[in-house]
Amino acid sequence: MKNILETLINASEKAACVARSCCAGSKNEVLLVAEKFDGDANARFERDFKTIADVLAQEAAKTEIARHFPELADHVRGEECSEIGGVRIELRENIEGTTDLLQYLVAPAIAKRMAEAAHRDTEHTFCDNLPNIPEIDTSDVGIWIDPIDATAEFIAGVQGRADADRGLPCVTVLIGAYLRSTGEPIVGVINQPFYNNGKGRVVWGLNYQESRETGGNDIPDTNESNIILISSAEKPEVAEKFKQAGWEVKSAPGAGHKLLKVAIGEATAYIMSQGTTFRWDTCAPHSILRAKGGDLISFSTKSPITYNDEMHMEPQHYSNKDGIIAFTDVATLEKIKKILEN
Ligand code: 2IP
Ligand code: CA
Ligand code: CA
Repeated sequence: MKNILETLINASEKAACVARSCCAGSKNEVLLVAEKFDGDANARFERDFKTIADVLAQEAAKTEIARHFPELADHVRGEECSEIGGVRIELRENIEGTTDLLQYLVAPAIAKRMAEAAHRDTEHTFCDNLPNIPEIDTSDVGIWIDPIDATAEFIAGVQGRADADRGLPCVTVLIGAYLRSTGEPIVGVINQPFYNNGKGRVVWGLNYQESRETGGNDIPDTNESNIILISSAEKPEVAEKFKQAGWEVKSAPGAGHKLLKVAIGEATAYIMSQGTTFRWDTCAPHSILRAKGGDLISFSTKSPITYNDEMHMEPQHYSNKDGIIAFTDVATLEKIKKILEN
């Protein structure tokens, strides 16, 4: 039987396959895009969108998790609801069934391509040489999924109108497990589907009881100091404090993309002073940061973010409302605190 780490890696790769399937056809094909309104929309954007790929990718990941751990089926939560364009998306028994369903929304050729991706066998992708991990009591586990992070960059990339540093490589799939009893993140996978021209890569972390481990493929050996990542929506005064302290301030799209860079040492930390990230953005990276000796804490209160929120209809309820600070070592946090005090 697969362990939870392997299952989450496979689930992330299912979502990654769905994301990549949108790029296979001609640029003129229509990527079904629906606008999110009111409670569903992220206040960070003037207009917020989701695509059929977001919804199908989440369903494919969920189905994979429930296949190996049926007891988790009711404890997997994601950013998206399963409805788009008046159709409830699910993975049917086989490619033909899923193609039939998707055809209500998109042309037959696209429906088939997306269904094939959602059903693709990912058993062996990124799963060679994984370590044995301790047995995890799944009766206490919950999961958060962001099937496609940086949807705006995804849409621009698929439609061929993204700048070189803003398009598809900013897209990540984020799947994190936490303990329902404490809200603590325990296993996380960041999948970057379009890394290296679509070859893709994953980074994972385990933070369970005494075990702390990280791994992945194509991870550079870097450990940058004094580089802080921020959103383009960050308040200028926050960036200014870091500049004054001699740090390099870089803006990059995608919460998952920024967290990935911190996790692999391409940046020292990521800070967001406002509530524009959500539990599904941070749960997966959080385990990786913890496994490295760091953490992901609230910008305002400095207490660690937890993930065992009560169920709620309003997605806003799941926002990291007081902002976040993400880092891989305690010394960095101390430096950041001093800078912010000024
Ligand atoms: C978004 C996405 C945005 C990010 C925002 C997230 O998630 O990661 O890029 O803003 O905080 O909620 P920014 O790029 O300014 O950091 P999604 O694309 O899943 O809605
Ligand atoms: Ca997101
Ligand atoms: Ca998303």
